[in-house]
Amino acid sequence: MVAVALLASACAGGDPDLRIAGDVQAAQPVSGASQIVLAIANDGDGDDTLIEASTDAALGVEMHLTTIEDGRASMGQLDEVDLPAGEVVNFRPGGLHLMLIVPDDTVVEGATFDLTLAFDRSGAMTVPVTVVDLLDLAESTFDDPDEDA
Ligand SMILES: [Cu+2]
Repeated sequence: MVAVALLASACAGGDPDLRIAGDVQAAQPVSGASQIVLAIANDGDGDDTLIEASTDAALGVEMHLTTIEDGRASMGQLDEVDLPAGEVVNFRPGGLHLMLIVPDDTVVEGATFDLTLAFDRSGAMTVPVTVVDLLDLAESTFDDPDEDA
């Protein structure tokens, strides 16, 4: 069985099977931006790629990666994010994250809005995002998204 599993992961020629693992949350906006916490699991045996995120509730949604260089954190924008077969990709503050650019006035604590994710192979998926206090968001980043799955 181990050999079969290794073979399957080495040759990701099958189909992706994407699933949103756990809650999708956005922090209450600060200075015209807000981070979204999200985990995407690929339960299939083929790779996929997140190519775009969008919402009506903001000017745009960008895919960012925070890196530390010379002790300073900076954010770089990504064109796409790989979602390898059999893996869970976490979008979290401090690393890979989704950022709402200029959220509108509907993005307030307790509200929900729709986020549409477009994938190279799996098409588009729309998920509800709950807006929470930044501190609650920080707490949830320590949860294992697979815990309740
Ligand atoms: Cu960012």
